[in-house]
Amino acid sequence: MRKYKILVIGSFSAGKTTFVRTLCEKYLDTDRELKEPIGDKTKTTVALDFGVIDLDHERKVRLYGSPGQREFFFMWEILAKGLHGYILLIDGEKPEALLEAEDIYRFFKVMMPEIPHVIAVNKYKSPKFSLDVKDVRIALSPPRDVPIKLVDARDYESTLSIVKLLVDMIEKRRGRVKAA
Ligand SMILES: Nc1nc2c(ncn2[C@@H]2O[C@H](COP(=O)(O)OP(=O)(O)OP(=O)(O)O)[C@@H](O)[C@H]2O)c(=O)[nH]1
Ligand SMILES: [Mg+2]
Repeated sequence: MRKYKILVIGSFSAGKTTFVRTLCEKYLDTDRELKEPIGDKTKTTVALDFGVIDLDHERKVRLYGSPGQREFFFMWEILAKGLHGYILLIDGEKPEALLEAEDIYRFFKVMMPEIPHVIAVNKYKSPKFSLDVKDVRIALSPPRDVPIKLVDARDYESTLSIVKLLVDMIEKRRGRVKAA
């Protein structure tokens, strides 16, 4: 059995908890009431999200979600222990959140420069969706082999395709490292 630890990171309200919930039948969340609700968002993650995905008979993913509020960013280093890959989730409804995403991405690129990752622009089916993938590539300037995909965190197939893409990247990287 091959087991992979994957972390979903991203700015406040990007959809990280939704992403983990959509994929994992059983999940743990640590969402607590916000002091002030923001629109229809009443809760925020204060520590982590967690669930397990059985990709097939040979592969399991331990999927974690990070908190999105600055006061809980100390959790990143704890969650990053033993990580095989991460998904940077971008809030496609809020182009201004891209700045926050840049900060988060910079931190992970410095902490784990070699680790496979995928950038996923969320909420693309929302009428408020207003981010261009090209603009995301310009703003974040990831290495050329890092995919930037659209995702709907509420949709099982959509989220699964992102996780599978990342697992393929992790396995390819492992193959290359073994062969070298
Ligand atoms: N339209 C649309 N809304 C989404 C999608 N994913 C999440 N949302 C909504 O976005 C809001 C935030 O979702 P969460 O999953 O709590 O976001 P989060 O990144 O875990 O938030 P924090 O933990 O507070 O940083 C909720 O109101 C979700 O219903 C999506 O794919 N499409
Ligand atoms: Mg959350």
